[in-house]
Amino acid sequence: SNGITRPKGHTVSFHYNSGVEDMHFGKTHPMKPWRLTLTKHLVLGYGLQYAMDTYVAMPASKDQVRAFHDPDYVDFLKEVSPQTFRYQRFIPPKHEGDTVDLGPFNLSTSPGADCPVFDGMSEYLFLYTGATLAATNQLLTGQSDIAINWSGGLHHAHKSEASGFCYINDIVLAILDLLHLFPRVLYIDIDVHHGDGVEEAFQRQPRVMTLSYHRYGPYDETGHKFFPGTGDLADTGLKGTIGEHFALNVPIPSGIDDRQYKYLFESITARAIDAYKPKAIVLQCGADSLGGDRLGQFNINIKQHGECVSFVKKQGLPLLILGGGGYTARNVARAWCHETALATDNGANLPDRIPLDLVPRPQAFTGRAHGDGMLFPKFQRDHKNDCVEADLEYMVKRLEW
Ligand code: ZL4
Ligand code: CA
Ligand code: ZN
Repeated sequence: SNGITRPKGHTVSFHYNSGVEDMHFGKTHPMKPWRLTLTKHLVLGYGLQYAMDTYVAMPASKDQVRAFHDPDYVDFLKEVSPQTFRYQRFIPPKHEGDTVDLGPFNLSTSPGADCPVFDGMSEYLFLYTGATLAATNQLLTGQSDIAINWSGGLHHAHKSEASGFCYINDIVLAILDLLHLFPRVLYIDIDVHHGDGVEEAFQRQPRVMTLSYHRYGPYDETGHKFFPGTGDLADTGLKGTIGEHFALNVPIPSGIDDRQYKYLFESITARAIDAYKPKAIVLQCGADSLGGDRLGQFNINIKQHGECVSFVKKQGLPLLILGGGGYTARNVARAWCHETALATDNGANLPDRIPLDLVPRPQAFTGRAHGDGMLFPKFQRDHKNDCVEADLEYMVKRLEW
C-alpha cells in the first residue's frame, strides 16, 4: 500500500481538464501551463487520487462567463485566434517603457505582451473557468467540503479587459455563485501579486471580504512598481459605499521569510475570520510567493506556503482552493502536490521520493523530470529581506478591529 488514505470527516474533490496543458503563451513568456502537467503527475505519482473524488472538467459556457464579464468581451474571447486577431484601434501603452502594441481588451499578438492571443487560447480559458465552476458547484451541493482547481485562480482579469496573464476571472465567477447560498464569503489571496481584479469586482459588496497578501512597495530595483501597483494598506474597499471596510490588503516588502509570513498570515487571517464570520472561503494559492520564483520576490518555503492552506482548512468552512501564479514550474508542482496532500489529510504520508511503482504507465515519467520529490527545497536565490519587524507588527495592529 502507498499509505495514502481518504480523509475522515470531510470530502475533497479535484477538478481538472488536461486540455489546459498543451497551451503556450509564447516561447519565453513566464506563464507555463506545463506546470499543471507537472502538478498532475506528482499528484498521481503519489496516489493522491485515491484520497479524493476526481472530475474531468467541462468547459464553461458563455452564459456562465457573462455573469461577470462584458458580453462583447466574452464573444471576443470565444472567437479570437492569432489568425483572426486584428489591432482594431491603437491603444497607447499603459505603463511607461511598455513597447508592445495593445489591441482590444488589452490583448495583443506582440511577443512582449502580458496577455497574448495564442493558439488554443479560447479552449484554455473556458476550460480553467469550467473547472473552477464545477469545483464551486460541489461546495454548493454539499458534495465536497474542499474542492480544488489548480488551473484556476486568475485574479487580475477585469470585467471587460485581460490583465497580467489573466483573461477570465474565474474567482469572481465562483464567488458570485457562492453568494447564492452563503451570506458571507471570505476571499484570501497568497499569490505574490495583489488580487486586484477580485477586490475591484466586490469593492461595493459587504457580503464578500477580500484579503490579499502581496509584494508592494514604492518602487522595485528596476525603478518600476511591482505589478499591478495597487493594494496599499489604506485601501479597504470603495469609500462611501456599503462595501467600505470589506477589503483588506497586506502590502509586504521583498524577501519576507517563513517566520515573518506565518506571523502576518495567521494573526491577520484569524482576526478577519473572527470578525467577519464567513460561511465559505475561497483561497487563491499562487505559488509565486515561494522563494526562487522567476517573478516573485519572497523567500517563503513550500512548508510555510502549505501551512497557510492548513490554517484555512482548520476553520472547517466550505473551501474552494485555486491555483494562480507560479513561475518556477518544479516548485509550483511541489507546492500544489503538497497542498493537495494537506487538503486530504495526507500531509504526513508523502515520502520524500515518489514511489515509482505508483507512477501511471505507459508514461515517459521519471522522478527527475517532475521534480526529485524533495518537498521542502532550500532556495538558492534568496531575495534581500527588506522586512522591518516593527512594520509587520504595525500592519497586524492596524488590521485589527
Ligand atoms: C513577459 O519574457 O509588469 C511577457 C512578461 C513576454 C516574452 C518576451 C518579451 C520580452 C516577464 C513578464 C519583454 C517583456 C516585457 N515575455 C513585459 C508592465 C509590464 C508590461 C509587460 O501571478 N512587460 C507589465 C504581470 C507583469 C508588468 C504579472 C502576474 C500574474 C499572477 C496571476 C502578472 N506585468 C512590464 C513587463 C517575457 C516576459 C517576462 C512579466 N510581466 C513579469 N511581470 C509582469 O498574479 C496569474
Ligand atoms: Ca496576493
Ligand atoms: Zn502572481
